Amino acid sequence: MKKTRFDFASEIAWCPGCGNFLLLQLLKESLEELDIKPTDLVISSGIGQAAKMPQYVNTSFFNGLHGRGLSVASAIKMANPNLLVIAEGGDGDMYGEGGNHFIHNIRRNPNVVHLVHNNMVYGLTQGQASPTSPKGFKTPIQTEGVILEPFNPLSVAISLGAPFVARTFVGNAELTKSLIKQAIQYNGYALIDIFDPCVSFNKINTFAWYKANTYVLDENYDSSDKMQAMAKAFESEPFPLGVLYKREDHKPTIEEQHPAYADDKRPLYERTRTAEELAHLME
Ligand SMILES: Cc1ncc(C[n+]2csc(CCOP(=O)(O)OP(=O)(O)O)c2C)c(N)n1
Ligand code: SF4
Ligand SMILES: [Mg+2]
Repeated sequence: MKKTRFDFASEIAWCPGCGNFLLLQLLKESLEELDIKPTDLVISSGIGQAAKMPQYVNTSFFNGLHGRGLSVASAIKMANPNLLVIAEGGDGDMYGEGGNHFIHNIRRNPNVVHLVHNNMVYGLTQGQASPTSPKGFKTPIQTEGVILEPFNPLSVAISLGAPFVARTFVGNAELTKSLIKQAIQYNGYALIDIFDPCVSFNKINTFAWYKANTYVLDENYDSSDKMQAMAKAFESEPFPLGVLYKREDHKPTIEEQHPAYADDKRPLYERTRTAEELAHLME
């Protein structure tokens, strides 16, 4: 395994064989290869197996309430636009408990990277259905099988104006690293939905299943064509992998447009407030 500056010696509370191990390593290698300094990065997450990941990276992190990782990431980016900010977590965390935050942060378009480990299950709480579980998926709660159609994060993100929308499978290391690096270098909100098997509580969507039910978009695919991207987002079994949509012109980010930065480019955290100003604010 390649050594990186992001390695952090700690006991990892994941099951042997969990896809999260691969993603952790691929994220650290991507950061290393882009020569990012651990002090220039913050990772923000919520609750879940996936959301534990920042604890295993040698950098700053915020591990907050369920589903709020993306909102916290937006706030961090607002306070210090010089940082690289990554929001990460699971399908339940980001699309279920965090569904409202997912919608409205996409509308804000913060320049953050959003990594969602999509194992189509609630792993941490031992196998209940998540918003992305397939119809018919049987669990200890959904004993007769899930009756709803799965949530489609890619079509939702594209329709809300997300400028960079991609999907990968952790079993494809080269593609996953390439997409993480592209998302980091993109100036605007960048979503990567990552197929990342839970080996303990999802015996249907396994490594072999994802391999058999995905394909990589070919090099002639035009990722700037929004309607084509929307059609790709609706494809399933096989699911397309790669950058489905990338806006080529620059969509202004919230931190670029916010009045707080109109006349003063200093990061918010550097600005001091007098006791009088704070008292006025409290009133
Ligand atoms: C508001 C709230 N609802 C529910 C829970 C219980 N809970 C903790 S983790 C989790 C599921 C996490 O699933 P996912 O985000 O897919 O992560 P995974 O463990 O699969 O990586 C749930 C339902 C909670 N802690 N707080
Ligand atoms: S329960 Fe599933 S998601 Fe959680 S660590 Fe184990 S394999 Fe990974
Ligand atoms: Mg999950």
